[in-house]
Amino acid sequence: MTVQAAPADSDAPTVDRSRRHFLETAGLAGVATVGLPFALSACRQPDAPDMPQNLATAATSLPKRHEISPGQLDEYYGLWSGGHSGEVRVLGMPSGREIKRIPVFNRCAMSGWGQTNESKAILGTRADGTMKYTTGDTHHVHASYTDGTYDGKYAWVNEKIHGRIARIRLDTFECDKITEIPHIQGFHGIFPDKRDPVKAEVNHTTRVFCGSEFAIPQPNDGRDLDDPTKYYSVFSCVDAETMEVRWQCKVKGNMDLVATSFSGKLAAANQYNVENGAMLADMMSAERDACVFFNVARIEQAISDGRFYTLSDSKVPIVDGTPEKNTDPKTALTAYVPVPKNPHGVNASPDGKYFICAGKLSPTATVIDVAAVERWFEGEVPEIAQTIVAEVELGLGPLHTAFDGRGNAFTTLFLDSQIVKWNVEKAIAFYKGDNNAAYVVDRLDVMYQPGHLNASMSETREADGKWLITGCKFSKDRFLPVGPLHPENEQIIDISGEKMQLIADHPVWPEPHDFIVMRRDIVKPRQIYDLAEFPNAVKESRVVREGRKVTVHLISVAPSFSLPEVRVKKGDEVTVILTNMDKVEDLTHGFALPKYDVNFIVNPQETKSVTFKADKPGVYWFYCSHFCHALHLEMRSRLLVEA
Ligand code: CUK
Ligand code: CUA
Ligand code: CA
Repeated sequence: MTVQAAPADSDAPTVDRSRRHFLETAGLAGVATVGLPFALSACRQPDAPDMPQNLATAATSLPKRHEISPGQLDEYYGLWSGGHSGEVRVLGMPSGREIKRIPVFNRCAMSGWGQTNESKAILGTRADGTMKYTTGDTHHVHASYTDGTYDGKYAWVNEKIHGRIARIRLDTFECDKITEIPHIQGFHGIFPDKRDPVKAEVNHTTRVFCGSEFAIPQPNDGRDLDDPTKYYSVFSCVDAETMEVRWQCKVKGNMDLVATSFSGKLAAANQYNVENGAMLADMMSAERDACVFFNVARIEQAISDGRFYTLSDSKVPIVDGTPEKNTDPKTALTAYVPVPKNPHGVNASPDGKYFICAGKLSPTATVIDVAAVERWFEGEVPEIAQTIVAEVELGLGPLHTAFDGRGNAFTTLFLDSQIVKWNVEKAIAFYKGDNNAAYVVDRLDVMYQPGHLNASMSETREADGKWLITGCKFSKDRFLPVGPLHPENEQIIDISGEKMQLIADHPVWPEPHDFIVMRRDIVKPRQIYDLAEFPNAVKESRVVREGRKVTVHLISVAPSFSLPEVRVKKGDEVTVILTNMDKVEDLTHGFALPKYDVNFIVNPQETKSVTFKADKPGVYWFYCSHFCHALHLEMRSRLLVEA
């Protein structure tokens, strides 16, 4: 299959053809170990001649529509992953104002996440009560669906380092469950299903699919260390409600990003390492990698028929989805669509018709017809490669694609530091041979080296084509310098017209990879917690001793704690359970205990607890650390530890 060149587009900035094609040259193998890391890094400064065009636009005719006046609310919620900060953030869009940080895989000094007993139970602890992991790397946030659009119930986020998936309740914007997935490493892409593939009446999310990026020995217990040909990766299905792993599917090669079809029948992951290489050069040796499709109903049928295996002490059923075992389309569990060289990103178009894989090392995007893949599984399409309906050139380093709901796709070009807007149907026509189909609609320089991008409601049937956000990996000169570590630069782009218009820059703390932008009417957040949801809620304040264990049942009502003093003995194990009985919106209290390293907050009608050893005799004032009242400073009591 040949790659077709971009049609001439008089409005688009001129393109340096020789530079644009450098990755296609036969020299690629030669630069694999030396040249490519430099070529793929951000060493290239933005081309000076390209810049003034956009900067001039920015300086002279900036629309101000994104600015939200005091007292006004944003139109959209943005859910941002926090990368190696381990958290998730909530931004208002289009203002870009950060409203909340949701601690997930990190320890939060303000809220007590990772210190309270309740959060530790979600995070997982070792036998000594300490957190099992204290690091996390979140990449992808996606939300639950009903009828092909967001229903405002849950969001999920993956954690790459240790292979965990977390769920966030969108009524409280708090993490309520974390699952560690067995047999995986470098857990990267996730995507919820959009309806059930079997039961037609179930039109909401019931599964979350998880790709894993690094192949490992199975089981990873010290065997096969030096034989990477025996390493492999598994694709996982997690139950959206119980958060248990339902099943896994062994694949050839690795997985990167994940997408799901609107029919509910298919999930897919792009693969950059079908070679199963353990070294960089090996991972780039094949001309084509793949996008692997999973036939969800067939996999679940195979499991109910008992055609699965298990590994180690895990009970999760695993099916074999390798190509050798899936040669007959009519029984195949998987289909491997060949996609050029180390693709990154797979995105489902909001009309439900296409999956688009960005080429990364190939300057192309590959458009796969989803219905054709479903027909391949019925034996009606002879060759899986025939499901590709376009493979068109976009620019250097294509990574991720978003949509405006009007037939246009927007793809980030990491190396070109650009976003390219292109028309999908025209790209298909061009690929079929219509040389007049000018599929590139517009190009916009961004600052600099964009990774993910997403548009308002882009991942749903209700993609509205208003705002596009791009996460630039490098900010360089865009903000006041603050030493060697730079923030990243998130740019807000107006996509309501034919031309993209850069609206605003926002510095962000490293490193959001991905984000979604959801209409605000979809989310129905609560203002206070429900006391009944906390089995340990304190009804009556008291101190209970059982041997060396002391439980302090404490209530906070502004501006005081219910006990003026608490007396314990040196060596006691003390558990403080604190319920905030205030019912007033926004009335949060804190509990800070000097020298014992305790700090957490309780929101209205919420209960939390912390356990520590009273190993230091003396007087310790525990105080409210969250400004709550005119007498906030007076809101303090004594912990008296007897020698
Ligand atoms: S990955 Cu970071 S830019 Cu983890 Cu979604 Cu593509
Ligand atoms: Cu309670 Cu400050
Ligand atoms: Ca490869």
